[in-house]
Amino acid sequence: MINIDNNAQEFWQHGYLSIDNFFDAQLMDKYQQSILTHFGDDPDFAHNEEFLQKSNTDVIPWFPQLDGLQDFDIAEQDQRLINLTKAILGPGWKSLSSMIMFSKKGSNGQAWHQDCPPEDKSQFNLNRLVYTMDIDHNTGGQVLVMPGTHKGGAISVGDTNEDFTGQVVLTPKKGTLVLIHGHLWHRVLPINNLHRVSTNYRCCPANTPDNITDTCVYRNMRYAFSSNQVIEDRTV
Ligand SMILES: O=C(O)CCC(=O)C(=O)O
Ligand SMILES: [Fe+2]
Repeated sequence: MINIDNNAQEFWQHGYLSIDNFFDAQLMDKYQQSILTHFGDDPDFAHNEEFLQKSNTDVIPWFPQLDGLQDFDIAEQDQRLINLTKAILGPGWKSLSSMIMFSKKGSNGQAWHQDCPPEDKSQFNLNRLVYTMDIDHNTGGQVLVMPGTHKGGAISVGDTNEDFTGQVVLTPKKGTLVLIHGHLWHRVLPINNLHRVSTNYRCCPANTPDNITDTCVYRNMRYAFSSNQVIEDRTV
C-alpha cells in the first residue's frame, strides 16, 4: 500500500519519488506490446540534427492519446495516481498529453537537464513516468537524479554527462512509477543491449501554461522545441 501523505512529503523533499510495483504487470505487458508495434524495428528520429548533437539526446517521442488511442488512459485514470498527484500539486492540477519515449539499443540516452526553466518556482511540470519494461545494467538507460536540485536555480553550466557527487541512480522495473519535478536535474544513461521505453503522463499545477515544457534547460543551452531552436548558448 502507498501512503499518500508520506509520499508527497518525500517528493517535495527530494524532488523525485520511485515506487516499484505500482502498476499491474499485465497492463504493462499490454502497453509494451502496443508501443513496440507502433515503433517497429527501426524508427526514425523526430528531432533535428543540431538538437540531437548538442543535447546528446536520443529519444523518439509518440503521443498515443493524440492519435486517439484510449488504452493509455487506464494508467492515467488510476485513482491512487490521481490522489498522489493531487497531494503533490494541489487542487486544479491538470494532465498534459502523455508521451511515450523510445530509444534504440546503443543510443545516447539523455543529457542532464531540467524540463522547464526554473526561475519561477511556481511554474513547473511533473513527470509521472511509467515503465513497461525492466531498466537495468543489461538494457542500460538508468535514470540519474540530483536530489534537492528542484529547490535551486538553473542547472550549472558544464559537461553534459558529468558524474556528480550525490547523484542517485534509479533502476525502474516493469510497473514502477517514478515522479520527477520538472526543475530537478535528471539524466538518462546510454542504452546498452536492448531498446528502451518509458511512458510519461506529464501534468502541472493549476495556472501553468500547457506549453510549460517547451523550453528545456541543458548544461550547454536552453532549447525551444516549438521552434527547434537553441535560444540560449550556455557554453560561452
Ligand atoms: O525516460 C525517462 O526515464 C525520463 C525522461 C525525461 O527526462 C523526462 O521524461 O522528462
Ligand atoms: Fe526530462
